[in-house]
Amino acid sequence: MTTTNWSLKVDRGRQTWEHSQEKKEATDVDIHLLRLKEPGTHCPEGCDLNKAKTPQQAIKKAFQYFSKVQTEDGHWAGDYGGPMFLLPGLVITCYITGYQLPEPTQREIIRYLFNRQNPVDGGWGLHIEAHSDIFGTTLQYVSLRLLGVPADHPSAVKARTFLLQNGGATGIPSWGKFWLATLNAYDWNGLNPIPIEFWLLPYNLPIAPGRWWCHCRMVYLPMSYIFAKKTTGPLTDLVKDLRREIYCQEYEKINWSEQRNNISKLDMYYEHTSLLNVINGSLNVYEKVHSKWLRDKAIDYTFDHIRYEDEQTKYIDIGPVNKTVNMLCVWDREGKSPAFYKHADRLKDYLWLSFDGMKMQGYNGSQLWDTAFTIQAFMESGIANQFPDCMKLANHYLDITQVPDDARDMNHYHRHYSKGAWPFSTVDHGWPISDCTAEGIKSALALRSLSFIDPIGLERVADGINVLLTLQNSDGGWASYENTRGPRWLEKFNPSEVFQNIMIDYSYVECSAACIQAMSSFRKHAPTHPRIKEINRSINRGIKFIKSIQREDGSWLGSWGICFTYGTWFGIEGLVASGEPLTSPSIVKACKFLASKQRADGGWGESFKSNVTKEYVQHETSQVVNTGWALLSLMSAKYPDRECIERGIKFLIQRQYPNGDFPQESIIGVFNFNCMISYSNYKNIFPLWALSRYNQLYLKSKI
Ligand code: LAN
Repeated sequence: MTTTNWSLKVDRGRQTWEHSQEKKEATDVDIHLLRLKEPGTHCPEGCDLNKAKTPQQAIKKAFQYFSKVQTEDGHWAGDYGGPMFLLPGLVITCYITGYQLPEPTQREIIRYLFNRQNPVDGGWGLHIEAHSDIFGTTLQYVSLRLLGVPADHPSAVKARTFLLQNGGATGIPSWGKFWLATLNAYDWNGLNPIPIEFWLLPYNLPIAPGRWWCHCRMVYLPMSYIFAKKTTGPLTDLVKDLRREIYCQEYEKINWSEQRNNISKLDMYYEHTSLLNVINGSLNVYEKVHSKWLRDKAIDYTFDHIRYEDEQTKYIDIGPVNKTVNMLCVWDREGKSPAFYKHADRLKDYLWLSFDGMKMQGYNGSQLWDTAFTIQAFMESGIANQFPDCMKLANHYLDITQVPDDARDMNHYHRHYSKGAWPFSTVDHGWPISDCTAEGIKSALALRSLSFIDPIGLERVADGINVLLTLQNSDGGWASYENTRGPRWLEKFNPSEVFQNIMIDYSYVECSAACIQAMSSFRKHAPTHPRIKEINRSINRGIKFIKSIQREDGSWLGSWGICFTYGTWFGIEGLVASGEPLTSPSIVKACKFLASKQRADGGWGESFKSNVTKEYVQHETSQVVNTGWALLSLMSAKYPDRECIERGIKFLIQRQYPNGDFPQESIIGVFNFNCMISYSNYKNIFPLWALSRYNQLYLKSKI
């Protein structure tokens, strides 16, 4: 019997890791997620440890294993960690507000930070596979110290040595300056202003916050509040020590205003434009002369928006950054009010325990997204009818996660329609996303072919289609959460230094192709629907857009997965779903591109450096997830070189563990080109999906 102190609790997608003093019997889900057994050796009921020899055996094993690690409420849970700049925000917020994390949680966080320390230089980077930098190293170092690790601990000494050898914490990027300033370990004069009065600009102006990408908007909203209030934690002895530990000069002697644009070379990814520097210069002058009346008005206005976001998302908030900054705002305004405790309770939704310790995830999970892909992979296997309970439960998760209504006062708070949309994680979170809605629709429609399913009604699916129609941009493509609302030149104001394309919501190949696929599937299921003409027109415009952004070499640049393999998978699937002839130059060129990247072992493997540099970079080794995407694309386009496909399939079978699971390889997701993020369920979804398609296409054999 395998036992554990930690167990995953789920409730309508909400995931919380709970600790008990005494060890209890571990569930299959716990064993799988915490790697309580050597990878590949755990054998849930119905599984066996005989390695698959044929594609059919591999499909059956993969399905059987993965169906056993479905959670009680019907979703698939996974590790959505990766970024390293999130957890420190939580630790610092708890420290400033005096909110104690439970002992076992603190212990697991410390274990995580040590586990993820770069063994070579003692630093940390932007994400778990990144090179060490000042942002990562300073913030993890500070977190460890706040959690009670002494300054003379060997790991702390090593980290500090790296930090001081590379110029110390003065050169930390702006979001790091922000966190240190709230902690009272960086002077507010060392930051460029985050002007709160921006929030009072009328929407008609192209630079109004309502037009920014929602993540940018929702992060700078509370940051501007904190900057205006200069909310700062107490100057404790520990903070005084930190002031001595992380800088190369004496704290009191640092010329803070010179640090505003001091960003370490290790960290710099997207430099400030000269336009932004000029604006920052003027804002510094404005800070000295601003009207108190206007500022107070702006503070009240932003707090109202912060409260709205908290309430709409049940205090989860759109993402891990505004989650903790909003919590700090609530504390600043109300102290330890009931709203503060609602916030604190939802910290758990972001804290994820894994084999390497406890981390803060990039979202409150990827529940809906992973479940929608799993459903589609399972449906293509042809054996979903052998797993009725699993499929019913997955359908249940889709059903309860569709967003029932639009947000209240949506225009005033800059929200898009959400009635009928699907979110990325849970219905409580509720922010609608174009491609999550699309994958929700695709999986809901796919499930209709199972006789034992009580499917989501077509009227409800049509509500989702309505959201997609409203989300199409004037360029014919789809962005992530909202339409593109602002001009491209807004990117010149991007102050983040470490992220690109954060200012507005751009049209993406992934989102566009997913929406096209969803609408193409809908018109097959509801050919006489009153909006069919509109849907056809929308698909055609979408296809034009997709073709317009295909690269010369036939590929598409992916923005949310690594990288060209991911983008090209969407590009091809979108074109094929719309009915584009398989001989179309776009499709032929795209297949040629993918085939040219196949490696000697039959697999595909792309490095995250592709996203960073926007040029294809081979990984050191082939990756099962990249291989799954490449094979799905080639088979969807009926690529004529069957041998190429067979070599890929053999690679997947050979990489499968005897229990049906697949190895966790390199990080596979990304955002804003520079920060990587884990999708631990992808290894189980995409190889199985590719094997299934292979069986349907060539073997057509019963499993
Ligand atoms: C996500 C997660 C899901 C992802 C997909 C649905 C996969 C994508 O196709 C569209 C974009 C979206 C919704 C997305 C956008 C950016 C997010 C929210 C994230 C990668 C998860 C974390 C990230 C967020 C911005 C992290 C916080 C960092 C900031 C720069 C604010």
